[in-house]
Amino acid sequence: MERLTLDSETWLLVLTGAGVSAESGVATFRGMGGLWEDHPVEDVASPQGFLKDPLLVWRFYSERRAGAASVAPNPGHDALVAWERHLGDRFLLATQNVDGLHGRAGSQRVVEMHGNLFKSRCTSCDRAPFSDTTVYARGTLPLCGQCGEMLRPHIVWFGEYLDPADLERIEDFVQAAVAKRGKLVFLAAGTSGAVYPAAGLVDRVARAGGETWLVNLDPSENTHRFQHFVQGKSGERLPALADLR
Ligand code: BV8
Ligand code: ZN
Repeated sequence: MERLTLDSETWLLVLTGAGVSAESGVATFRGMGGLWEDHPVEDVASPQGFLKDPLLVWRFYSERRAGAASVAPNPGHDALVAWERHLGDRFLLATQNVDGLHGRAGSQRVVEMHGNLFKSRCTSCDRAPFSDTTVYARGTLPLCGQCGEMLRPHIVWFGEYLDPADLERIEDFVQAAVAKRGKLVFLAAGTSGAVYPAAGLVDRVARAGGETWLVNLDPSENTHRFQHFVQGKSGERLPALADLR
């Protein structure tokens, strides 16, 4: 298997998807066949879906909260922690995963592009998003303690905008690597490359002259956009891939 050298010149931007958490036993989106309890995920993970049936959406997220809380990080997560410790501020991890496993593994330089399962926010007042690990029982509609309106998961749903601050942090990293004449590398792991804007990061780095890697169980929708493709399980490939210098 080809090796990825991480040395004092390297600036590494990593993007992870559901395949990295799959190694911990968390179902991927494709694993759910895009369907959950015969509801297309896009319908359940959307503002329209929430307005139509908030109880169904809270059941979807409560079940995923319980699932994520019951699993542990895997060697793929651990490898990313080791790379961050080696590269310091020349490392940034952008994740599409909302299960919080990167944080539990010890990753610190993380951008949770699509939010976090263990945070909720009010649909109405200006209360800031807050930590919420409650697995709400079926039929429970959580209400805001401040204004009494419905709470919602602090998740970016399909059709919703990502936090501009998150996108800026990723863009600033790419620009810093170029400005400092570093060796910019982008590595995507466990993602089908179906969802934007995350799936567009490979093109952004390629335009900046960076090197692009994909570590994935099977060819993804945008495999052809990567210079290097390492096929296999992220929990096996990531720990063996990097040559730390
Ligand atoms: C946006 C939170 C601007 C939810 C998620 C029409 C109308 C509205 C929007 C759009 C539209 N057409 C296009 C769009 C844009 C849309 C989009 O890209 N849609 C896709 C479906 C075409 N994007 C958005 O809506 C984004 N916002 O664009 O705002 C806007 C606003 C209004 C109108 C237009 C534009 C918001 C996107 C964020 C959505 N929220 N998550 C939740 O998690 O509950 S996305 C959700 O799905 C996940 O977070 C994840 O990002 C994504 C699934 O992707 P993956 O992580 O890649 O997972 P997947 O299962 O697909 O693939 C797993 C891969 O791993 C596979 O390739 C498999 O081979 C591999 N694998 C499996 N096991 C392993 C493995 N690899 C290694 N090892 C293993 N063991
Ligand atoms: Zn409120």
